[in-house]
Amino acid sequence: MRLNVVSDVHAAVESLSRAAEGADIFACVGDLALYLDYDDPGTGAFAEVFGESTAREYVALRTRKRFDEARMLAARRWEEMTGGAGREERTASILDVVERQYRDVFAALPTPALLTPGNVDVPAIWPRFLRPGHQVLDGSVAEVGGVRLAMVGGGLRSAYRTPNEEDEQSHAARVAALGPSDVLLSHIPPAVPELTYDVVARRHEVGSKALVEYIRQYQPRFALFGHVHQPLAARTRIGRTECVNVGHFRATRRPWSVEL
Ligand SMILES: [Mn+2]
Repeated sequence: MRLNVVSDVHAAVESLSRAAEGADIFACVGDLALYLDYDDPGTGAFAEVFGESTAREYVALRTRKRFDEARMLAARRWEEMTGGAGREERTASILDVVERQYRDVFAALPTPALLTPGNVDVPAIWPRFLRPGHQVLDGSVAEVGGVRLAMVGGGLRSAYRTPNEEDEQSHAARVAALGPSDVLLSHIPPAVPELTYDVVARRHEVGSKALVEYIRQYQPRFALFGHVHQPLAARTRIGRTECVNVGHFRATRRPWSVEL
């Protein structure tokens, strides 16, 4: 059985329809939407709503971890742009762009596909865009051709306040409830320093201790994930389990592929 996996599509639809070529199983582990592009601040939902120059300032502040100032900048610009429209309208206009991104991404996603959301996704609106053969697994196990695939999506609470984050306790409960698998698929990596460190952003992203415990307990053949766009290490081992970052699809336009 050949498995192809992509992660961090971030609205890059080009090449996505070919990502399942040659595969018996195709999976996507999230971050389909593009909110902010740190490499190209003129693209993404934030830039479409606020304009490129505000997006550049916003990215610069967040890169320096000045989150409160970034938040105040966005609030002030929204006030200037709209003459006092509320926060709800601001969320709605960002969501309009995300919906447009989802229409294109889900149209390009191969079928059949196993999908789990990332931390920048809005899974509540996914059902409107799913096509026949798209199966969302977020805290459950599917068996395909005798291979058990456990999938758990989303991110953990962070200073970045991305839309799909949860606290460690509820995440750990969902991971503990999965049960054994041959392949563990998650958006975020297990909490191993060389897997969570981004060498370009020069910071640790949040990894999951619960995933480390799961891997130690069940020893699946593979633990596959994304989230960290430029990791210090793209793979490591925990016991018998090969842990692999499948890559930043928006940058590579290539799936990670393995024969099981
Ligand atoms: Mn991402």
